[in-house]
Amino acid sequence: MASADPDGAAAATAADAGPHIFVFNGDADGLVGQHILFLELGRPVLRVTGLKREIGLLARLPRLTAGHIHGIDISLRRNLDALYPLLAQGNLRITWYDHHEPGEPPVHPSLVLHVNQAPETCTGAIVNAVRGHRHPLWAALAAFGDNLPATASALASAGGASAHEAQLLKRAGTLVNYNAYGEAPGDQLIPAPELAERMEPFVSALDFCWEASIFGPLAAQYEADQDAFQSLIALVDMPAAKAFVVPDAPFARRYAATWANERALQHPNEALAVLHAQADGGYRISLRSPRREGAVPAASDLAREFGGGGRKLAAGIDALPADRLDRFAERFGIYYGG
Ligand SMILES: [Mn+2]
Repeated sequence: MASADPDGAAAATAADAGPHIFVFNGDADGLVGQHILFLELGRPVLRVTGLKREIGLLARLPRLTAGHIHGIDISLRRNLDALYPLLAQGNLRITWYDHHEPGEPPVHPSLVLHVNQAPETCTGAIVNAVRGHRHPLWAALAAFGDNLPATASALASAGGASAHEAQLLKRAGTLVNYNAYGEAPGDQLIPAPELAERMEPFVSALDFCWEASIFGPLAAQYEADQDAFQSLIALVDMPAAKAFVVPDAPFARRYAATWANERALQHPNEALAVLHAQADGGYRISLRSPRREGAVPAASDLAREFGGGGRKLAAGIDALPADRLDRFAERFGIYYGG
């Protein structure tokens, strides 16, 4: 890709013709992926993005007469229905950069795929590689945000970052990723479209890390959310089984998933249930089995007892009625704590 041969360069220039449209996940990886493309290609005519959980973004595009759509850090499989009619239009080119499961995309002359599902890569690193490895520190920030510290550290070293600078990239990646969580747009401190625009002045990822108007408020909110979780009282508090109720509040919608991930890493021998209070008085529950060696009861089997489902190590119950809370707490304690 970084080849200096003149034919290759000419082909790359033709392939880079715009106008460009960026469709990307609103987390650190998606934001960085589109920012590297911004640095390489210039400002897009349109950006389509959202919260981390919003994946089906291609369907949100308005009718386009011409252009080059870049899909960034969103599963192609979840966007295939919207992809076919876009390709059928005949006047659009589509390039996809991602590390999620792509399904079975069509082979089409207007569709170029840069999809790599290797567990150690992320979209920021893929875009950086496609564009000739010119933005390793941005890719490092993305990889830290996607919780790939080994990949991120390697990219930071490749970009000449010191250990301290790598820590700055890690903090920025963590905070930008955290900013993408939530259920409602108002849960976010900086909506992704705004954050993408506020990244535009920064050629250097390290300069971006020092942007106090972004990272000051974001760090303050992150720490306040962490503190709120510290003060939760366990509904079930047994040595091998802990259950917590979290309120239907912005701090919980933003931070519950990150908190549960960190807690599971710190306490691998404990089962964890997080009960999200719902507006109707019921609960949405996420369940994790302990990660210890040997036979562990399947989270999916317990979830099924309450109308849910999932996998052996992680499962969920979408809607537990309020009057079954005591029954769930009792079963959860027996299932994992006994
Ligand atoms: Mn990603």
